[in-house]
This record gives sequence, C-alpha cells and structure tokens, in this order.
Amino acid sequence: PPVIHREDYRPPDWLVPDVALDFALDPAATRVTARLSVTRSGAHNRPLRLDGDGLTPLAVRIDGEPQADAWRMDGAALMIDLPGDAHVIETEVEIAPEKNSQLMGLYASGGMLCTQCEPEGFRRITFFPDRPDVLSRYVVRMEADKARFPVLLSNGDRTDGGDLDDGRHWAEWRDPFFKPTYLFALVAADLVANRDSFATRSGKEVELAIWVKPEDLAKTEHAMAALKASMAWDEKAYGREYDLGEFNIVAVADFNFGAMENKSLNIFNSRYILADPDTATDVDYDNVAGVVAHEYFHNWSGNRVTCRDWFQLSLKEGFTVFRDQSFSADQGSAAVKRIEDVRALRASQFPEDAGPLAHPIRPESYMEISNFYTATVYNKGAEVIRMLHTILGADAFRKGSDLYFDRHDGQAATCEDFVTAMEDASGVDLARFRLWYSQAGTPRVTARLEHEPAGGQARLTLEQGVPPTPGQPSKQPMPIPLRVALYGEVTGQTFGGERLVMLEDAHQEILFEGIGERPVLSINRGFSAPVTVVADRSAADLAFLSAQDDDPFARYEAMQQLMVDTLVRAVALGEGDHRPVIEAVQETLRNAALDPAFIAEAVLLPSESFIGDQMPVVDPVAIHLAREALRRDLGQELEDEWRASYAKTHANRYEYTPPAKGLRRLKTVSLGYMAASGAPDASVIAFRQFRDADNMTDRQGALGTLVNSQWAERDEALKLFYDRYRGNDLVIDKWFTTQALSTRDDSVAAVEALAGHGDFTLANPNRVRALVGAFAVNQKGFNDLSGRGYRFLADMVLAVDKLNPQTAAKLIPPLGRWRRFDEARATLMRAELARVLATPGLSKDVFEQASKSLG
Ligand code: HT7
Ligand code: ZN
Repeated sequence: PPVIHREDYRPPDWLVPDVALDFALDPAATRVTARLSVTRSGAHNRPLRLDGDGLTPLAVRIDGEPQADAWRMDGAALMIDLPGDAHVIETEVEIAPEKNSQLMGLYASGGMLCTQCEPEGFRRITFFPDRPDVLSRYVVRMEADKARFPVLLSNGDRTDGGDLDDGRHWAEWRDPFFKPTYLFALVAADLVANRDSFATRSGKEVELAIWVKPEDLAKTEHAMAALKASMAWDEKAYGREYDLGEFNIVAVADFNFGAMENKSLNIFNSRYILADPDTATDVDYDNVAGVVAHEYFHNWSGNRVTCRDWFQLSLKEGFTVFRDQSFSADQGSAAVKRIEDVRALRASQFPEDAGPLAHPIRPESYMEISNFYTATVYNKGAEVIRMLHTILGADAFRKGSDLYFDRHDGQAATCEDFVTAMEDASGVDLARFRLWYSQAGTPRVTARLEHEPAGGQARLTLEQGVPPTPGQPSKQPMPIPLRVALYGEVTGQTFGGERLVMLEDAHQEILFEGIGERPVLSINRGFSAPVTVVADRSAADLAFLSAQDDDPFARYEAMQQLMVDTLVRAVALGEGDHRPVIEAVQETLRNAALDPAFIAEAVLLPSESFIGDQMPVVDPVAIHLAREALRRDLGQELEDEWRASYAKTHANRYEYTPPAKGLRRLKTVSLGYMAASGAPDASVIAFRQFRDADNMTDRQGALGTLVNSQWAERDEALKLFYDRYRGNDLVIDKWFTTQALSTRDDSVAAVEALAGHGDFTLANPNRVRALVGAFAVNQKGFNDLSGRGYRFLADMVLAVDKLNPQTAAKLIPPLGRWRRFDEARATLMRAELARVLATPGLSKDVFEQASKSLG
C-alpha cells in the first residue's frame, strides 16, 4: 500500500462550500444523491477529485446535465475535468448498510442505521473530497420506513419533515457551521430519548437528548448529568459556549471506538453511555463521564477549529484529552485521577514509544491513518499540552487557548498554529519545545543529588537522552519541565517548597542553597513530564517520600518505585527483601488522614507488564512468581490491617460519590490481599461480597479475586454471574474479560474455549476486545511458552480482518513486543506475525501493523 507523507501536504484544488445530501434509506439498498457546489481554489487546471471507497457512480450530472463520459475513475476515486471555476456536481450511488461489517460509513447495528465517518468513512457513503481541510455547509434530507425508523437525525437543527406514501417519512436537517466530512452523521432508528436542556451563560436554551433502546432509558441519567456538567465546565474553564439549539447523543452497540464527536450528533459506543449501579462499575461511571466530556469538548477543540490533515490529529485529540482529564480531575479527587492517567500512559503509551510502532505525536507518514489513533497521539499528546500548561502557567495558557480559538475559528489548523498561539499569547519562546511534536520515544532522565553539608549546598545533576525509535536513530535534547522539591530527612520539611526546573540540555546542574541537612529528592512531581526518571534513591528515601511527600502523586510514585526496585531485584536474584515494602504499605494503610481512594492506589503493586518494561529481557513467569510472592507476604504480614480496612469499608450502602467510590476501591484491594495471604476464610468472604453486592463494582471486584483462585466457589460465581446478566451485552463483556485476565495456569485453554462460546462473536468490536484484547495483556497467559497464546491472537487477527480491519489491526501490537522477550518467545511471536503477513487478501490496516511489528 502507498505511504502518505506529511511533507507532501498540498491545499485542496477544489472547495465544496455547500452540499445537499439525499438519502433514501434502506438497510439492504440505500440510494445516496449528493449535490456539491464546487469552486476552484487557486489558478490551476487540475480535475476535481472525488474520493470513493467501494462506490459505483449510477449517475453523474454537471450543472444539471447528465454526463456519460465527462468523468473517469482513478482507482476508487471519481475524476471530473471542469471548465469553469464554479459548478454544481450531482452523483448517485447505492450502498448496502447491512453488509457493512467494517462499521465505517453507513452501517446497520441492532436494527438501526448509523454512520462513522472519521477518518475516511464518508467516501464509503458518497463521492466527495474526503479530507479534513474541505469544509462545507450541509443540508441533509433523508427518508425511511416510519415504523422501522421513526427517529431520523443528522447534524445541526431539524428544519422540516413529514409523512410520505407507503409508510415512509422524511426529515430535513441543516447544519449552519462549515465542517469537514468526518464530522457528518446520520441516524435512522427506533429509539427513545432522555430529554433535558441546558441554559448557556449567554442565556441560550439548548435541547439535549440521549437516544437509546427503550430498555436502556433508565441507564442514561449519569451521561446526561455529565453532559450538562461538561457544558458548564467548558464555559468556565475555557470560555467556550455551545453554539446550536440541539445536542443529540445516540448509543450504538457495534462501534469501532469509544465515541464520535460529529457536530451536534455525537454517536457513542453504548458502553460509554449506559450506566446503572447493577451493571456498571465505578470505573465504568468515570469512563462514561470522561468520554461524554471528551466528545462534547471536541465541539471547540476539533469541530469549530478542526485539523488541516490527519498528521495533525493530536491537535484535536491531545488537547481534548487534556481537557477531559482536567474536567474529570475537577469532579473528584484530582490526585487519584492523575495517578490513573499516568498508570494508563505507562501501560499503553510507554510500550508503544519503546517498540516498533513508535511515532511522534505528529506522525511523519502512514499507510492507514486509522492505525494512528494511538496512545501516543492521544495520551502523550495530552501530556505535551499539560507541559505547556506547566511551563506557561494557567493564566498564560488560557490566553493562548483563547487566541487559538479566536484566530482559527472555522478553520482547519495545524499543531504549529496551536504552539504559535501559545507563544504569541505568552511571549515565551517555544522553539525547542516543538521537538515534542517531532521526536518519538520516551526521554530518560537521570538525576543525582549531592549534598555538601559544610557549604549547605545541594547539587542536582540531570542528564537526558531520548532512545532511538524507527526512522529516528538520534535525537536532540528536549525541554523537560520537572517539578522538584528537596525534603530534609530529619525535619521532613521542604527547603523552600517546590520549584520548576527546566531541563533543556543533555546535561545540566542545578545548585540549591541553604540545605542544612541531608536532602531527599522529590522529582517529576505530579508527573510534570512524560519521561522515565532514574534517580537512584535508596529504599529508605523512597519509603520516606511515600510517607512524607506533600505531593500525592510523588508519594504514590515513591511507593511504586520501591515496589519496582524490590521486584526487579527479586526476579534477578530469585528472592528479595520484602520488608521495606511491607513497612511502607503498613504506614500508608495506618494513616487515617489519607483519602481511601488514594490508599487503594498507593498499596497496589505495579502490573506485571510494567515490571517487565523495567527489565532488559522480560521473563513473564519469574515476574509473576516474584509479584505473587510479594503479594502473599503483604497479605500475611499485614493481615490485621487488611481485615480492618475491609471491615471499615464493607458496611456501605451504594452511592456514586467520590468518598463512596474510594471506600469500594479499598475494599476490593483489601480483599485481594486477604486472598493472596492464603487465609482460609478468604474464599467465603469473597463469595459473600460477590453474592450480596448491591452494585457491580463490588460484584466484579469479588469475581476478579474468585476467578484467579482455585476455590470451589469460583465456577459457581461465574455461572451465577452469567445467568444473572445473560443478554446484557455490556455485562457479558465483563464476564469474558474477567476470565481472559485470569492468572491461573489454565487461562490459555479457557480463552480458546471461550472463543467457541455461543455468546462470542467477531462482528462486535466490544466482544472482540473483551476476550481477545484483554487476553493479550494477560502477561502470564498470553506469553505461555507453548506459543498457544500467540497463535490464538494471530488466528483472531486473521478472522476479524475479514470483517473489520480496524479492529483486527488494533490487536497486533502485543505481538510486536517480541524484541523484549527471550529467544524462544521472540521466535514464536515472529512466526505468528510472519504467518499473518503471508495470508492473502490482508487489509492495509493489518498489513501496516504486522509488517512494522515484524521489523
Ligand atoms: N475522534 C473520534 C475518533 C473515532 C474513530 C477513529 C477511527 C475509527 C473509528 C472511530 N470512531 C471515532 C473519537 C474521539 O477521539 O473522540
Ligand atoms: Zn477525541
């Protein structure tokens, strides 16, 4: 497949200021008539190129005249030579939504018809210049069978509609805002709405509606509350008001991603809309609010100001993730939210940055853009925006975002435009900061602190290096903002509080004066930069920080580092000294001043995959054994504390509030340690929590512990869970995932068997991710030396690719980690990648990921 390069960008030859679309909707055969007003842009005589994908033109008219030979096909695109500078082009095509298993373009899901156009799905609906820098005003007319599809929605406001003969009806929608194709949406369905309204700060009333199946209506309250909170937050935090009279959200069961920010008609994967206490965990509730906020915030960061080309994806995604993270931090514990976000970054983005698929947040090339909706573009992109916020300060950052929105409203902009606006508004030179957009790889910062007691000085020596990544063998030093504090080891006080150190060079020294006692280094507080810090601090210093640091993230980080150091040593030597970790965890558990939600995060051991990331060669079995041994010792040595903590958190009636969530989290974490201790009554306690739970957080928490065990109650719990929720797809997804993540020795066999279960289907991306995606992060099961895990994944990639290439391609990265493993596993993984690549008829999505992964 051809490779597209960022440097080859050329502005469009033809613009399409206005478009009228007419849909005669039918799942088997939908007729699409498109009327495009096109205008030549610049002085050239190049033809009009209308992208298409799988379309055959049934009619082409130019200025009302049918044309037989004034056009030609160039591959899948329709090319028309036009004499004048402005014309009206009409095309007609027929598409079959019910045969669309890729879920891109117009497709059928659960009896409804809906669209997904980002990034290049619009060309599967009609011929059009399908690129984000062609902005148009849309008028959409659609007609459909009224009984099957009583609800007809599109972007903007509904302007007209009525009944037709033969039981059909029609509706017309107009969107006054110029938008690119990827923000177009249409829904025809039999749904009901949770309706509400929101008064903007300038007094405009916005009608809100969340459309779902009738049986799901009661599960939309949380999403509606989140939507209204997001609308208010964007006004307050960024001065951004909503701009239309309607805002619709539709929940869909089959969806390739989390949700889509189509102008005023957001379409959501139903897992990010539906929530009630019986079926959704606290994490699900948080995700619903976060994704609702994310899509709503795109109305400004993405829609009003969009992207010039897909290389600029992080312009809207990185910024919008930063905005949704800030929103969520404001809704509950900011400290816990930061810990969760950093954990997610380390779980998905750091490995990406260290592997064969590494790319800068603004990539330089791609074969298939869908492969670049990555943790790097989204999450590292958000960290880059966060660093700007840290470097400029909140006020200058806000001036910069105001300038960016004002300057580029209605335009398709670039990452460069964003940085320039920040620079212009703040007066801060960001020339070198731009390296964060062009260089891939996670910078590694080493820090050494030396104390000269006689002179009362401390010297902090910092060095940075960015590892080589594909296509970038050597890198320049980047500006890295590090929030730093020095603590007196005896007094427990900081010397002068926190300071922001800008590490600009490869090597830098910072002198601290007035340091009268041995200082302990607290660095990268709040995770101020997305880097790996190697600070060579003793176990005693880390324990001290885990108990004393006044920055909650730094406190958490110190505990994690202590645990990682202990585990890495244990893997290398076969045994380790668990005492320092046990004492530090005990101190945290006993600290009544701490938020239970924070305690629950702080006492959790790092994941097996994160431990592996710290080692030259990953040994999944040794890591699992070392981690389990530490879990067991923590469980046994602190048994009284876990029991006390469980008892304290147990007797709680369900409510969805930050304190109640924290107690639930600590309860299940305590249960896990009680089980790890081998306490004979742990199975009874776990089963009781499972059986008596009045909410899904407690039920699933207990099920996770049961599923990892050899207890007799395990199978009974799985059966009870399945029987209770049979038919509820989102909960049955949890049933699959919990088993896919099991740490038992039989997990590969269990997952293979589950792929043959009657409820497993390759057609639904949520189900594929729930079983196959989850299993691929199960370090022990997936990396089974038999190679069965790798074979299973490759088989699934090939099977899913026939239906849905985007979903198939997303399953590949775990196989690309072969360089990190021993020779035997690496050989097995490479063989599976080679087998995938040798398969005829591969999609370009899978080809790109598999070929890059094989290297
Ligand atoms: N901007 C949206 C991206 C998206 C997407 C990308 C590829 C394939 C399907 C997709 N559905 C939605 C989601 C977001 O970031 O808000
Ligand atoms: Zn987004």
